[in-house]
Amino acid sequence: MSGGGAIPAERQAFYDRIATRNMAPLWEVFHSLVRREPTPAARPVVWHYDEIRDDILESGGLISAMEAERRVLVLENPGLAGTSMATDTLYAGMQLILPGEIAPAHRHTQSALRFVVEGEGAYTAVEGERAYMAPGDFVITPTWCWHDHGNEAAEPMIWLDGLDIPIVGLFKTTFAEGHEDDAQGEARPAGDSLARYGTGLLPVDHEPASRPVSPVFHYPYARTREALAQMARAEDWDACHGLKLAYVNPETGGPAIATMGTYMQLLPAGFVGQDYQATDGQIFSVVEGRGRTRIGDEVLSWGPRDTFVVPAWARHAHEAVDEAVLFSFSDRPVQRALGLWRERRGNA
Ligand code: GTQ
Repeated sequence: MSGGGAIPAERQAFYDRIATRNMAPLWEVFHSLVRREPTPAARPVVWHYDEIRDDILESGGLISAMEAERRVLVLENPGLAGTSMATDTLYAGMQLILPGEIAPAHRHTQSALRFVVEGEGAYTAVEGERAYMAPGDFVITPTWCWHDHGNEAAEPMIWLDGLDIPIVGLFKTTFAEGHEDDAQGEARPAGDSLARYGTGLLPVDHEPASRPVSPVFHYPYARTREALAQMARAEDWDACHGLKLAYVNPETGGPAIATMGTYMQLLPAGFVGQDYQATDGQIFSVVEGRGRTRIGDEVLSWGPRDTFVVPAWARHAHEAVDEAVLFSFSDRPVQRALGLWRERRGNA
């Protein structure tokens, strides 16, 4: 094991010789390969919506959704410059779709989530079914499903995109293709999947899909908010999370997206959360309320429509000034499936 410092000439000569046979000494790199604790490159960061909204709208005058394919401003973590990543394992971006525009149909092995930040009445179509969206709605486009976006309303729509691009990239399993038509034909009426699979019922002869893909792809905010409001009446707040729900695939009870955990939480007004750490780096989108999150030595203040990142294993605590509602996503399902996920509460 190397203690660092200069490498003796005899060893260096050996290293140089074995390098010609594509070998290298583990002991020179062991402690950087097998670390005692996570060392994410991502840093805590917040994008205040009132500071970025004009830039997002300005992009609408520079390129059309059709030309761009997806007109998105990537939310790139300053600790991961040049990588297009928001955390060490996830991508995030702000997508704009103007009235009358469509973003053409395509599919890819990356799974995507949309979380609506502004606007009402634009749609995402997944496998020929449209979901008309409103702020706070959560929509998924599962792996290898055709999807296109369109805005038939009079106002722009802006949503937060979350994709597992770095995870798919790690496994070198990326495939993508464009649809022969810009917009898919309508195969089912809007709202069909939610009615069939998203109301606590399933068709009587329903068989789970062979892939872990949720048959529900639209989770409207009104329902999520109502669930949280009802649960709040029981007053059983978690010391770190307030009330926190996970979006699920109704076939399995597992995550709505196999690679990305998605959550909505309610913090009561005046909430002062306890310290928490987890191995999944998280991206938050604020729906309602103002507050702040202490992450290590930094404090990020947030309000409605802001996006912020808590890096993997960073000790953090939320405080809410008003009653607050936070959407978040992370790679937790992947970590859990592989037996890697850990959490720690308080200073233990
Ligand atoms: O809407 O399909 O932000 O394919 C990045 C890649 C959005 C999308 C992104 C994508 C999409």
